[in-house]
Amino acid sequence: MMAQAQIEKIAEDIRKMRIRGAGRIARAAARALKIAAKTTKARTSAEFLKELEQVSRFLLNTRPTAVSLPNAIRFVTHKAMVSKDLDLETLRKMVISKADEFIKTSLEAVKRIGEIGSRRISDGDVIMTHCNSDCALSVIKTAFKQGKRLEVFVTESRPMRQGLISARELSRAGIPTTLIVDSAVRHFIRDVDKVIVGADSIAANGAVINKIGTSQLALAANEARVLFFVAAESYKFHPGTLVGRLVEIEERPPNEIVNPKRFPGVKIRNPVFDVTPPEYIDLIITERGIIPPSAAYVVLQEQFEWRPGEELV
Ligand code: RUB
Repeated sequence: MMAQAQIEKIAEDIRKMRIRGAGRIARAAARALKIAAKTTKARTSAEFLKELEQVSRFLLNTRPTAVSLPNAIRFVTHKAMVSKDLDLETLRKMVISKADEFIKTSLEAVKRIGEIGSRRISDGDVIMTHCNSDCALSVIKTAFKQGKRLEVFVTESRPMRQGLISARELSRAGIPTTLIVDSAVRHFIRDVDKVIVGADSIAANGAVINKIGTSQLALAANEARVLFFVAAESYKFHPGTLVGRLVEIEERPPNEIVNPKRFPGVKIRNPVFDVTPPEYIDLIITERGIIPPSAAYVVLQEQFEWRPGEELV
């Protein structure tokens, strides 16, 4: 396949959700930028940087909510973008090595989150998870491998039913798994010790944006005094929220829910993420350690070397 076609396929796979989940989306974007750098026909540094910018914009337009996507693009391209005076070959190599670094550290982060998070899981715990998050499953599977006896409830996660992927993966790992519909959450929450979910974005105030239904699950957990954990790599923290930007909630086509033609006159809405306020979150497990949601601001400040009043670059 031609390089351009490969990049377009990655973007299309993200848009159509054949590649999905915030971490996988980020690594796919890094892969696309690496292809662009490896196969560029640019003759000058300026041409190459312009091409990188175009590919970045193209990738950014696929899905709006997971900040791992712009954060990955920034990680891979930023150094080259601010080194305009270097020669083309150096810039190309820079982008390729940054893409490799992102993919490697991202996979390591998921593993590390599993190790760190597993310390908060006890023998005999009943856990509930929503949607399909590699980070959340990494915590559960690592704890199980350590010999802890666990049981997991998995929500179906309508409309795209990513819960089925989680249920299969957990069951294949040998963990007793129960699949339930989303509306059965409150019915079963009293049997649960801990909820673990992933994140698409984490705001400066510690609010977590994740698959639609997460906030309802958090509400039920809060009412039943069940612990609510979020597992997320540090590139899921959203820099824009430092300066008051809101995280865009993606709305997808109604036909993911039902065939609209069969419901003439009925408006069908399909927001696919929601916001869980920090008050409902007990802790966030990152690859750098466990933090309370109130520390999200500090993580962001460190990560983006930002001081109040400054513009974000
Ligand atoms: C997936 C989703 C996941 C997060 C975290 O939504 O909400 O919980 O992306 O996943 P979608 P991970 O299926 O719409 O992409 O921990 O794997 O990054």
